[in-house]
Amino acid sequence: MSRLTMVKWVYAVLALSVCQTAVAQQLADKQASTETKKLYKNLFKLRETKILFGHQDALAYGFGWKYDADRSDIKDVAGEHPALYGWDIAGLENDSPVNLDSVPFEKMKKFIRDVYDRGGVNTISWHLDNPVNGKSAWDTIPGSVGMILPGGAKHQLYKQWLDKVALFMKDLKGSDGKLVPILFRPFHELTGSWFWWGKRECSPQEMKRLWVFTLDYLSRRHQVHNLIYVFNTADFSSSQEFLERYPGDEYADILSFDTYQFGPKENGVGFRKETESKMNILAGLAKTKRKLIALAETGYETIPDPDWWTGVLYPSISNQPVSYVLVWRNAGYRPHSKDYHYYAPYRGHGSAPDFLKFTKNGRIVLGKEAGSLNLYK
Ligand code: BMA
Repeated sequence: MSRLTMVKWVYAVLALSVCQTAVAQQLADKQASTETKKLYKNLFKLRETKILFGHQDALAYGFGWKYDADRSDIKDVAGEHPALYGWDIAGLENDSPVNLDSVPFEKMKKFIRDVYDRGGVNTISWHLDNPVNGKSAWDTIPGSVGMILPGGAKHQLYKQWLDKVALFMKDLKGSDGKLVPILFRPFHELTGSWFWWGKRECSPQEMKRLWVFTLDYLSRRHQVHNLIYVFNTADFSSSQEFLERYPGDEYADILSFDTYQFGPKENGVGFRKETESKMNILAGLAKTKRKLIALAETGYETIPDPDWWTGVLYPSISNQPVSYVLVWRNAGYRPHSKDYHYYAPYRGHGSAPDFLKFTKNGRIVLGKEAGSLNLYK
């Protein structure tokens, strides 16, 4: 190789890698609304420097309260709401007025619009019932996915359910009249085997077909153009395993997984190691695919480790360009199971001081900063 060819070759490789890391992939929905595209681009720009902090059902209820105006447990502790808000639309498919955790859909819509108005971000999951027998998402009779695919006995019903999801999504408009962009995370934890769409319950091919059908049906048949598609797994230990059921770069925008810490606080060491290694796998994939990565659901129920936020959670994700992390809901005391179920600190909680430290480290973003980042512009 001549010296000149060599120099040209080096330049070409450099240009390619700069281009790969600097520019976000086009969204799966090629007709996504301007604000939806902007949100993705902005998150892409911020991926090395900012991590949006999120909480499920943050505005609806918290530890010992329900539907207090403009309240969230995060605000009680940190003086401001989170940057990201998780919602779940299970129940919509059956025309229920409330979701599976009793949040009225009309209230949820209002919260979603309010969040957008103040510059925060919304993410939606869907613990949809098993369409084959009407039982819950946790009903794992095998073969359900096959039956809702085109040609399957329950395909029409699944389409009717998607019709309702489409209406819901298109009804989310901010006070500027624009559609509210949503990070949509269907068929979550799909490498687990506790939902009817899990890995023991269907083949990789069936899962991919279901994903692609769903995306096409929403975006083409219904012209839903405010969704950013979040691909989400539970456990995996290699990129091959993570991608086994991945529908392809054309059909997913964010790569994510869910993971929780269980047991004594000493387990934090193992949790951190495992989470870091999963994040490394995601970061490697995201770099070549030019996608975002996230920890879409996490937590340590009741947070019995007072230093969990800075000692375990943050070091688990901070080595990689993670766009957001969301902790699960604060149901508080549950009389039926006689236990406490919450993942974010509330005022006076033992981990609140450490949580504050975590949110003030310059990289973790809460509501006010999210508003000033102009994520939709
Ligand atoms: C689980 C628990 C349940 C809840 C479900 C869906 O992790 O929080 O109480 O119904 O998520 O939100």
